[in-house]
Amino acid sequence: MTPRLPAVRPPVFRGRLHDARTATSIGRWLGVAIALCFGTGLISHYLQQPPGWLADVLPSRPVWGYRFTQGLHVAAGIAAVPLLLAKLWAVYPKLFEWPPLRSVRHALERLSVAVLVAGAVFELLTGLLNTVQWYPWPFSFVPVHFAVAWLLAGALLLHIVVKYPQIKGHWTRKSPGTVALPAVDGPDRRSFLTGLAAATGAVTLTTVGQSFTPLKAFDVLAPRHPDHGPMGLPVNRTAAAAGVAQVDSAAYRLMVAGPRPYTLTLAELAALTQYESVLPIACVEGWSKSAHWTGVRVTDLLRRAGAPSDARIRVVSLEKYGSYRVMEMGREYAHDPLTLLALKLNGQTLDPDHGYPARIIAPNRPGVLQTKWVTRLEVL
Ligand SMILES: Nc1nc2c(c(=O)[nH]1)N[C@H]1C(S)=C(S)[C@@H](COP(=O)(O)O)O[C@H]1N2
Ligand SMILES: [Mo]
Repeated sequence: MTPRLPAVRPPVFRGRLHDARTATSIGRWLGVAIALCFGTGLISHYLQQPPGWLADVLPSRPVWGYRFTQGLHVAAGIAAVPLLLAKLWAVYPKLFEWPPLRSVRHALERLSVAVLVAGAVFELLTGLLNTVQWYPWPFSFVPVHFAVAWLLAGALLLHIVVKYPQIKGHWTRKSPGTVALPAVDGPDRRSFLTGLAAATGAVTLTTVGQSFTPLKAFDVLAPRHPDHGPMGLPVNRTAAAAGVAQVDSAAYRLMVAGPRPYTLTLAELAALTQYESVLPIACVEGWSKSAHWTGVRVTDLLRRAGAPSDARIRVVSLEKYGSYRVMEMGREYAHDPLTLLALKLNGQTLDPDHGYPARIIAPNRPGVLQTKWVTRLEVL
């Protein structure tokens, strides 16, 4: 006679840390963080790769616009990491729900949650690794991070709609469905949520200084510190990496192609009227730093080439390869009086790593478009 085996039963979780109220409390903060990431991510995407109709109307003000939105993007993404971990921990017992599929509706709901979880983990992981410039995957980061963001946004929206009754019921402490629950809302949930808030605050405080420089003293966990780098400014791609470390300043020429094309030597460029702009470099990877830039107004260079006042331009670097070798600039940027072909940074000749002999600096622009080692401007 075969011995009777104990029935295999899925684990049952009844703790209040795994209930819908905890899930809702964490979910609303996680939802806010993801919404911020999505909105600021769209801004970043369209500033970097504007469709033709948008390129000329993108505003060059406020000057700190991209610094703010991209700082927020990375800060919200980092804050979302502990929130997502806590949320997954709160709801993971649902993975062992029994029976696993009750109906078509239930199957679809679980499928949407699978997409939601996969999308959220993917976005936070790839975003985080991008901030340390580590790309341990075979695809290119930008298009995939962008595409999955839409998937995540859709799955999140669906999730909110499907869970609306529970969310509504647990939204506030005093919502009608929960009046009888004060005992359930005991200290362990409160300590868990307090601990989570502290963890989220801690990772934010120790990283946000990479872009929000008043807090730079606390920037101990971010991959970049705004003060670390040549001339006190970080560098993503060095002159050596770009193959332009040995620019021969005597042989250097700036070519401006337009209705009346011309060429300038470095001395001629330096002899033109120089202006100063105080503008930040705001890298898409989350660090940013403001500096004093001195150089020639791009709009002056364009006017001299006979360009119309609404011309857009292409900027070409001495760099031979690399995705940021060629950059296009819409009308608002090209003719903004603050947009410079800069020769100096904080009063000193540019370091090779910062784009010697000349680089673009423009207001409200992603760092990737602040082209270094510029040799050619083309009126389009
Ligand atoms: N030609 C060229 N310009 C470039 C890059 C590049 O790789 N090649 N990197 C860009 C990026 S990603 C940033 S954030 C800024 C950084 O400028 P910095 O190195 O002077 O701080 O330069 C931009 N200009
Ligand atoms: Mo960057």
